[in-house]
Amino acid sequence: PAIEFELEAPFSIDYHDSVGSTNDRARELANDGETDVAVVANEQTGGRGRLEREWSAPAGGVWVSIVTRPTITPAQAPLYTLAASVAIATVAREAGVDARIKWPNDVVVPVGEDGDYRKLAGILTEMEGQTDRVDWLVPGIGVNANLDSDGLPEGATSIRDEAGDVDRRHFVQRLLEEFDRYRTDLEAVVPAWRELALTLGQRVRVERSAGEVVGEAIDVTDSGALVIETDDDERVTVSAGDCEHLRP
Ligand code: BT5
Repeated sequence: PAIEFELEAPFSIDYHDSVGSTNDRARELANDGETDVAVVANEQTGGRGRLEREWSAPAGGVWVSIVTRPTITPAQAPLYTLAASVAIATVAREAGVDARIKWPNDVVVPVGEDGDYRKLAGILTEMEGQTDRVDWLVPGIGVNANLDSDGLPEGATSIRDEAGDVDRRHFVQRLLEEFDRYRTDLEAVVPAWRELALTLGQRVRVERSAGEVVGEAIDVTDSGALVIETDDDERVTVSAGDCEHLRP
């Protein structure tokens, strides 16, 4: 069924029953000069993850891509991904889910005590700009909402499985409100992120183009990069990459 919106948040809604990828639609709108539009779909037939991975997005999830034109430098862009992850985790927690954040772009539900987790949501942030300024930036948010995790990839969970179905219209409204709150107060992002992070204190392995780093995740920087203390007591800061929690 179509979702009807009566939004108070400062975004207009571009709703689709079915679309290839909300990020592709958002990129089109961004390239046409639009801003503050949230592209929302009931189903995506070609949902995308990072690095050309597929994102499973059947009808019943929350699939949202937000067109923004922030006055930031590209180096600050990871903060927007963190802001989106804080927004998702906050709203999932309101729905009764023990949502935590796994650096850099996942919202997960812990399983047991040793850093294991199931993935509830992911973020794909895309942008265009020059070295000193961002032209547009689109955080693409995928939350497994009213779905059975049985039908999703291995390791996934859903709001339905954790806490029961939600009103997706309300969920999206709250998501946009929280995202707006953090994007307009970027200094609040990292402190809120620290409170919700599952990754801090974990032994991690991060794969990045410059090679892998293994050690303890001890903090994030002001711009959202992960600080890792390696086994030879070196501090390495990684701004992007795939992060795996290792067993202690
Ligand atoms: C992500 O990539 O986690 C980013 C996902 C972003 C999806 C949103 S939906 C709205 C917007 N429009 C889009 O087209 N995309 C965005 P990554 O960290 O690369 O993780 C991808 C991996 O997660 C896949 O290789 C699968 O293993 C797994 N996966 C795929 N679909 C999943 C799902 N629904 N739930 C949990 N895990 C999933």
